[in-house]
Amino acid sequence: MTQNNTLKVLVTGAVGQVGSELTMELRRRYGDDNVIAAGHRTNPDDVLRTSGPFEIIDVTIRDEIERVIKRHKINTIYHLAAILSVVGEEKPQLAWNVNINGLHNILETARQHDVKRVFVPSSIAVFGPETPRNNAPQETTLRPTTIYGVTKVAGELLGNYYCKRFGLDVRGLRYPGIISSETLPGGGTTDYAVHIFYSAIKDRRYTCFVREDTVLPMIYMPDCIKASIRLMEADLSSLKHHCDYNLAGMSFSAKQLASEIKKWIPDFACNYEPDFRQAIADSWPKRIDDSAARKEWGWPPTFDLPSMTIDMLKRLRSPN
Ligand code: AKB
Repeated sequence: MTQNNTLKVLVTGAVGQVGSELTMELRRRYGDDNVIAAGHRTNPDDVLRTSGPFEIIDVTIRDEIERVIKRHKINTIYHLAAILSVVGEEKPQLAWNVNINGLHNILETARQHDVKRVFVPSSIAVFGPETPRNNAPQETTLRPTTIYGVTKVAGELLGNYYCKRFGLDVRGLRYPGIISSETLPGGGTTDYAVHIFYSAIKDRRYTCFVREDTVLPMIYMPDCIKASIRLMEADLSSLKHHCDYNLAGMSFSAKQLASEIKKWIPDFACNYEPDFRQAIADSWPKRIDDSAARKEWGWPPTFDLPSMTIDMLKRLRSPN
């Protein structure tokens, strides 16, 4: 499908950390009326509601998805609604229901209503302790130890199955931890890399829930949005993978992040009190190899740790 003004895009999870910013960028690109933001019953967002169409969808209820797809003649879906790693460990049944049954509802409804292309983010949570921790390869052992990771591996396989079996063009990236300034993340292990900025500005101190030497792959939101849209706009013939592209932005330890912030807020102090989330972080790789993404659809990140830190502090200090 060519990406032109006939696109009718549905974004599920539109009020979440990625959805809130991705929806606005998609509206800028394809027109406000062509991008339908959908959120769960809670957390309606005024800008999302006033800048274009907004629908309430619980992705675990197939009829609600079908109603919106038919009503707006949707041909492209960004399916972002998901439960992340920490909430997943607290509520494993909910994680399974939203991440697996919700995804299956999206794919099945898309197939039945002739939707052309579906984006489904995966995550570095697909990896587990048996994956090489430095430069986790594109093709490697996937034995996650969290329910979130289990649902993400199954989601990649389900998406690939729908591509092969039904010809539905499903695409996805393994998101690293995402750092952003507009909407707070909800319930992930990598959330400390966002919270630290808010606390540094407000309180000049932060208690981090992972050890200072914890290194994880991260990406800044503008790069995350660029990657998601670039993959969705890539020519299908150039893609050798579908739902499981490794995606890297930068990797740093919690201490390196705190030191970078301290360059701009000299009296900032960070201490470390690791809790149960440390075990989740320790099961994920420190760095990932995203050469397939670079080769097949031209992925280069723009931001590194210093440039991301400067931009985050600027945006949080003077929000629009
Ligand atoms: C989480 O920490 O659960 C997410 C992720 C890495 O997918 N940010």
